[in-house]
Amino acid sequence: MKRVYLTRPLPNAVVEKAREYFEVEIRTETVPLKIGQMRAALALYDGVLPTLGDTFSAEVFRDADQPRCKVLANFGVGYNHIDVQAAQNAGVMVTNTPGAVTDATADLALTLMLMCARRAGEGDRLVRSGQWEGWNPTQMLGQHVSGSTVGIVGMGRIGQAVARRCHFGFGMQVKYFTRSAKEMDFPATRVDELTELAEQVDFLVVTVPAEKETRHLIGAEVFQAMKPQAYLINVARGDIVQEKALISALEKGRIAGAGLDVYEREPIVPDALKAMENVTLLPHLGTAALDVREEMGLMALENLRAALSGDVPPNLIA
Ligand code: 8YV
Repeated sequence: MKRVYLTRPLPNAVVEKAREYFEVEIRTETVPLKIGQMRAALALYDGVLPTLGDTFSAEVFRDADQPRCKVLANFGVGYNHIDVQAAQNAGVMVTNTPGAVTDATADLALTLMLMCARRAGEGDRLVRSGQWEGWNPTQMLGQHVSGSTVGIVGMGRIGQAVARRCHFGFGMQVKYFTRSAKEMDFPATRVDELTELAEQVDFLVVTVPAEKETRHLIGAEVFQAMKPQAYLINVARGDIVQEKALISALEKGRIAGAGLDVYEREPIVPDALKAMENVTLLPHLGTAALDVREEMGLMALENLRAALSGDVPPNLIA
């Protein structure tokens, strides 16, 4: 039996399935692996199931020529924590879990949009504080989401799922900025420039993958272009948004608010953001639902299984 290492505790259904296929070792800690642990994992196991925060950088693979480990089956769609080129050079395949995360992440984008525009976090805090004086017609007025305009940055699987929800669920106009043209079965307008998109929308929703090219894609220029009543929503990766520029835009009232599920240096969230009532902050909840995490885990196991039996894994990152 092949030996595999799960770098975090996973849902029972995933662990049970893993035990049917492999000799399994499960790490009990919930924090990212340290460099020595990653090197040891490459040497000791045939396959590893890593996740967000396990930074398999070129440094980790440096002296690992043809290690025992043949596959890193990432739990999650985003794999910016893994240097895929360095892994491949060392003879290690990398896979991810696209599809399994799409709807849950899109649902969370809508959660953030609604929470921001309808001031749900602030309202919840008001009720809990005991300071709520009762309803009145001008209390806590927010912005109407239905019929407004959304701008999607990156129209991949998650971007399209957000767009569908906005169009079919909320009668919103959909605009988007993306590298390659997309065919959609509902009205959506592609805009050529990111700043042009930023100028035209009430919600700018970030769904692009984290890559060198998308680092700090959303910075001062974009905030400058946005309408003062618009919100920035990020469900992708923290470093796509330049947090400093975001804080400055919020402090100056350049934009109405922000809804964030991801941060530049998770789990560190700048105090400036925590102090703002018009910012909704969630702890990377994108896919945090049991059945979604089960599906992600089972998908990662199928990738491990294929790779370790000599087949091409279904979600191989080429
Ligand atoms: C995951 C995510 O839950 O799939 C992703 O890339 O961002 C999340 O929804 C988490 O990051 C594990 O990878």
